[in-house]
Amino acid sequence: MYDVIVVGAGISGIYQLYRLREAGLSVCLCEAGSGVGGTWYWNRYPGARFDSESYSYGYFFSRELFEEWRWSEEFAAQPETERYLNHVVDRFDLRRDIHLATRITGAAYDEADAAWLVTTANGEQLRARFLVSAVGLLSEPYLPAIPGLADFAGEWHHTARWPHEAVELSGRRVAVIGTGSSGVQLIPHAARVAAELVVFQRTANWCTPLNNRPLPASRHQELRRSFHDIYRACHASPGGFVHRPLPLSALEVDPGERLAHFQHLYDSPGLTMLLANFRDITTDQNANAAVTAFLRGKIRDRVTDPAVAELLIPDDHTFGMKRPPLEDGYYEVFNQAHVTLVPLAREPIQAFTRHGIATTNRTYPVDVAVFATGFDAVTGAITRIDIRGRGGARLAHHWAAGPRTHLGLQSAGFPNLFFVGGPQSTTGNIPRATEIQVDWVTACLRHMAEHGRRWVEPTAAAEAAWLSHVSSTVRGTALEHATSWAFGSNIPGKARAYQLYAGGIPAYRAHCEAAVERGYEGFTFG
Ligand code: N01
Repeated sequence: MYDVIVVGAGISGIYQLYRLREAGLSVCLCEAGSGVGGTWYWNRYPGARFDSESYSYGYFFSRELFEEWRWSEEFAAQPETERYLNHVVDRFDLRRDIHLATRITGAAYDEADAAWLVTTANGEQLRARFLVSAVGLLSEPYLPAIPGLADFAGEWHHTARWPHEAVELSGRRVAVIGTGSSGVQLIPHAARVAAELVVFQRTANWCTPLNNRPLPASRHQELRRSFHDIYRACHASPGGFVHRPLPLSALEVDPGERLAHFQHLYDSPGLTMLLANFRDITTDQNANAAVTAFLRGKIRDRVTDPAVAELLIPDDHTFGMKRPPLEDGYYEVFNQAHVTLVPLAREPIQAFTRHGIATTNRTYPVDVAVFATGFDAVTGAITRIDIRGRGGARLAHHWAAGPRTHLGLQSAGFPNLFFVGGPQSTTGNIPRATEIQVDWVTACLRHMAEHGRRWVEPTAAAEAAWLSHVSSTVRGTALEHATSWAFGSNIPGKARAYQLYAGGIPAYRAHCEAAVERGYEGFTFG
């Protein structure tokens, strides 16, 4: 029997293994993929890259690691990030505890033994005192049920299951369904090589420029010196990023100054338009209208055909209601003669035909179809595992109306099961949020060992209070009425509930620390 089984060798699971190993526990990390990296293993589509500064997303548990790894760009592409995670696994000798190609399909809590019996897709059974889910927030791909796909003679791929072998897009007729962050990254790459590109857009997004740039040696030296400052800045900012909002309201400066700041952000790297803007752009309607109008103007400036520009302007949400995709030449794609934008609101897809995609208007011939249709986010990858807690209760059932946890760390009735990067806890720069959880879980296990405890779970009352708090963090913000994966609203039939935590990283960390200081308030031990 292991002390701990960790599920998922993405950025959070790898760190969890590192910390548990350091605590002297026996750990088995099971990973469904044939390599480590999680998000950065699966999402290999052309154009996949970080949209937060790589150096602020990587690990901070080792200054040596931070100093020796040199990112080639501010926002590294997928292959470099995958190399980084493999480097970490080898540098800290973690690979010997990682079982690749080992998908967990079931986990049942054995009350008599206070242990988890875990089943893999290969038919193995593993036992551990504790089970830590680090399966990722955006890891269960969503494939819409479009009739005829099974008979489609062309090739098709989901961005999050992109093959390791090169997919030939050059000189072919390519269709992309979906214009979220993944689609917006892929589309300029596809446009560069495809003979024809058809983009099927259901909802337009407010995309802002990534403004990526190489990271020269001088900048690397500067980053090395700033190790503590970067870490502190991330942990003090609500989203875990290096950017911070201005202390000013957008409405207390004159219009010229306001526009100049918007333009400055438009020319700056990363998520600055959202995160380094005036403090009230997502909380005050007029401030929000100002930034939204600025971005509307940018789309009109960049897209030559006014009718196409109007299609690319969101009409169902304002800036900040959803995480904005970051782009590199996205809008200019639609100025090219071989690219067609199909607005699904006017022209819905009916079916795949043998050689194309039929909408209500016409059939588009297609050689390669790409689904950039997102994920059954946050809970999807967890509830697909048949997890049974006390009395055989199913976790999927417990979460049927939306996730229920205390601090996003545990659910009542599921002792010794922890979530890192699970529901109701994570926000913004994911590794900065999940390292709080990894450290919390590790400390909790040490505490239990020191006090001879065998199991821990939250009380139902604590779980209800956390649900109420999580809901209150979105109330009154631009997020509240969004239709997005953060609410599960992209998945037909999924209950609408806020799946993340909008209170910000400093507040989240304070809640986790306060629970410990008050003797693990809200948790019961046995
Ligand atoms: O997924 P999405 P994503 N017919 O759900 C459309 C992170 N990320 O993979 O908006 C037609 O955002 C759907 O339309 P609609 C980031 O946090 C990060 O792009 O639902 N279209 C939408 O356009 C991001 O938020 C990075 O109306 C359908 C698209 O598919 C999150 O992952 C890179 C459809 C899905 O967009 C998810 O991004 C990439 C249907 N039946 C992603 N169903 C980086 O950091 C769905 N769509 C680099």
